[in-house]
Amino acid sequence: MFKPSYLSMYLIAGHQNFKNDPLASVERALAGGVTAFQLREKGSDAYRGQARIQFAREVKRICQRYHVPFIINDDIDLALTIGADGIHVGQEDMPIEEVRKVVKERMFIGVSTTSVEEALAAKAEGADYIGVGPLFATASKVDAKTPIGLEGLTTIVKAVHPLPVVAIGGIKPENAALVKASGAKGVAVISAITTAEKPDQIICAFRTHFD
Ligand code: TZP
Ligand code: MG
Repeated sequence: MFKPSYLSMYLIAGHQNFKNDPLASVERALAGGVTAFQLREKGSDAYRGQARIQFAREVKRICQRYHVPFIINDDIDLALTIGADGIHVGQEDMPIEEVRKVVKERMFIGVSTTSVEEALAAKAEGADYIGVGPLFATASKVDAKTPIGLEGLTTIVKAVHPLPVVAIGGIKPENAALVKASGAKGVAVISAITTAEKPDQIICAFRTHFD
């Protein structure tokens, strides 16, 4: 069900992250070579209720057309309602074992981690992959912790091996080679793609490092 290759070029966004029409932007990114999409509706202008369900359904449809896995951030009810491929939870969200009880084998589970301890715990509790970060400084997450840096990332990759790791936070094509050298399977990105004039070129540049 889960494949580590999904992590190569993992785009995370809510409708609020895009400058232009969100659905058209998601479609353009998927056509450009994104390998997984996570819907992360966050903040005061996040879609809620029926609007969120409707939007998620439309994004899922696009993902299906491009054979790209569709992952929901945090909202398990939404993930079940629309039949997402995966669910991604943070340290403050529902514990992994409880998530697994609810979703069983219908969905894969990703977990955000910032330390070796959190990463090993996520592995022991049955995460299919972990997100590790913030790697570098980021303006995209209001409550982001102190960046762990490349050394911190490399330590976690080794500690959880062979559990696949996707790095997150402040990642751009210019630093992707260093991320690759850490042993991470790929990059999870918000702003480098959602704010790009030419997202296709950015995605292509990432994909030269992670194929
Ligand atoms: N978790 C850790 S950093 C981050 C999240 C959701 C934000 C990443 O966004 P960007 O714009 O790619 O730095
Ligand atoms: Mg969360």
